[in-house]
Amino acid sequence: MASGPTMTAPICLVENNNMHLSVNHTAIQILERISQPVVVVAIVGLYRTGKSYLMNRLAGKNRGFPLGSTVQSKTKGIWMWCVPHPCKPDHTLVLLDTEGLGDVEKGDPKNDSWIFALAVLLSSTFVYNSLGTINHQALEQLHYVTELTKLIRAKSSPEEDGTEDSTEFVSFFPDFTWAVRDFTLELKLNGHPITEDEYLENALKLIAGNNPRIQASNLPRECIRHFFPKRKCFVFDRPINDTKLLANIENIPEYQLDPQFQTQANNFCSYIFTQGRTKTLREGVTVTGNRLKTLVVTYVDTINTGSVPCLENAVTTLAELENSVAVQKASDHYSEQMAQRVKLPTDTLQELLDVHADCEREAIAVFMEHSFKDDKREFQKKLVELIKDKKEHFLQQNEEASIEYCQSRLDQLSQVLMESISAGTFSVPGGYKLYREAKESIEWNYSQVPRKGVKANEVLQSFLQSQASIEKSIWQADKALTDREKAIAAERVSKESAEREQELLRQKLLEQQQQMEAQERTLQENIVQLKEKMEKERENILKEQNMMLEHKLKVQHDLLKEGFSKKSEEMNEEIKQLKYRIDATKNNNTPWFAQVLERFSSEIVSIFTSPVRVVDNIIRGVSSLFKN
Ligand SMILES: *[C@@H]1O[C@H](CO)[C@@H](O)[C@H](O)[C@H]1NC(C)=O
Ligand SMILES: *[C@@H]1O[C@H](CO)[C@@H](O)[C@H](O)[C@H]1NC(C)=O
Ligand SMILES: CC(=O)N[C@H]1CO[C@H](CO)[C@@H](O)[C@@H]1O
Repeated sequence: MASGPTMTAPICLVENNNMHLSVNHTAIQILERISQPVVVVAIVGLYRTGKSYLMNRLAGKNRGFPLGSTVQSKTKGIWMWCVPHPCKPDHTLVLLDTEGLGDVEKGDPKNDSWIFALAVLLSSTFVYNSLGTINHQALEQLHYVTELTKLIRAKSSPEEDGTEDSTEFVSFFPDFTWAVRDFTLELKLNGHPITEDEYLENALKLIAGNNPRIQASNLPRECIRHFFPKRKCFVFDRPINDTKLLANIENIPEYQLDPQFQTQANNFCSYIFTQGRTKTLREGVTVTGNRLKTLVVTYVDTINTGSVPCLENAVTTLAELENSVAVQKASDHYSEQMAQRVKLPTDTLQELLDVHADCEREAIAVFMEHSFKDDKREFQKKLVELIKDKKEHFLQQNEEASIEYCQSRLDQLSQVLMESISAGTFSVPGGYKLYREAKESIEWNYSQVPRKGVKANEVLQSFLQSQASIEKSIWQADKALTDREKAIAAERVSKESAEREQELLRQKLLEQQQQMEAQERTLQENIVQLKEKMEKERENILKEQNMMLEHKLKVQHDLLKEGFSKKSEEMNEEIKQLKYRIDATKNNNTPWFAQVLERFSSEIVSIFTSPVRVVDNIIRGVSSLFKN
């Protein structure tokens, strides 16, 4: 079960100490422990506009985030409250309340821009809160949105494929919700009633003319339309008319608030609860509390070093952290399952290799489930190596267990024989016949012992070899044998030995063959599962690129409709580039896939058949044939 939040009050996540942003460790630890996917709602706006009230409502509480009246005492930055999601089971709702923008006491407005950018980067629903109406002034105040191209980067090397970096924004930006507070107008356009969303869209229409004031408010309009495909608007009446009570709103029971306001606040909450998306990074990577932690830390570190936070870099950091955990999980799974399913010694090598293949397949699947963006396949290779070492260890243990077991059984079976030899029982006429019978009885009884394992023949062989000289001295001394019978006995002994050597060699060759086949299966399994994963990733990339294209086409179409044909035309090049990229992704499956898989195969093969090892094995195998 994924773990969720247990917070009773908000905590400051990113502290803004006027000179420096820092991440609060207590807050980080809270996020770290949340393994559920998160829906992240951030609210941003001028200070003293009632942001915190809405956030407290989303948390299902009257109080929590300090409201405007206590603004001076609260730490500046981004406050966080994690609560169980009220509608999505096994999801956590993360509420981020930001310090008010434009607070004159605060000094450098550049800090505001960073808070704004961080809220965009961290959230899946971004709520912009403002007072009054959406007019020129309100739009000018939203100039932060025009700075995002300078404060956020999508790719670490953006120019590579010829598209603007900000084209990518739509693929990971949050949904945009504008909350207009203390709204006093009627929702009407040219005398006709309109919805809140229509009100917003109308306010975002570009205004013609060269007036610098108009230009200044057009820029945020364009940015919002370009960067945020999904937009929503809510207007709110004043919650209460008495301004003295308003300052104290957290202590006023809900029923005393303006009924219209109550409905509006409820609608807002229910929209956020039902429509607020789970936070994802690009290509469908879901963000959990734990991942959100890494994002916050990475972004804030980057800002503090004076660089621009970059999504691709953050994802890389995240992937590296998680992929090494995925390798660990997968290899642990392999060890656990092997230990559970194999009882050493196994009857045959193949029996062990079959269980190995099953456990390995599962382990690779565990890795695939928990890893992402292992673009250089480094982590998968690491897993191959780990499993290979573990397999070899199991093979060795299996041999040792077999040797130990066979040796102890053989010792038992041969005890009487050894005693008889010491006592000289066979040093009599006809002793050779007695000896042969005793030895054959041991061989027979040994052959009846079940599950002796892979070393059964080898152990027997070395026992029999150790008997060869004894046997020789017995038939040489046996007076009951004729010379001819002695010659036959000598011949038989060496013939039997040669046959057993042949048998051992056959077994060795067979086992080598089985080992090779097992390696081949390992390679196959890795390739099959990698290919599957790459195909899924390609689908996600394609989906994302199509979404970007669709959005561009819509923006272009709207611009044309509103009479801005030049702006609309300016988008042609970008759209062309996107289409080109989509084609490239579509065609990716054949040559590129094959190339990647081929390279990966040869890398795995080189992990396996380190030639020295193979030669070594063969030499050992061959030389054992000539022992004694
Ligand atoms: C982090 O937040 C907690 C709770 O608000 C606070 O007690 C603590 O002092 C903060 N830590 C730092 C390093 O500021
Ligand atoms: C082999 O098994 C038979 C039958 O159980 C037994 O009579 C005989 O003593 C055994 N031989 C040895 C060498 O243990
Ligand atoms: C993160 C950031 O930009 N911090 C700035 C906040 O404002 C102070 C005071 O002007 C600057 O020195 C910081 O660099």
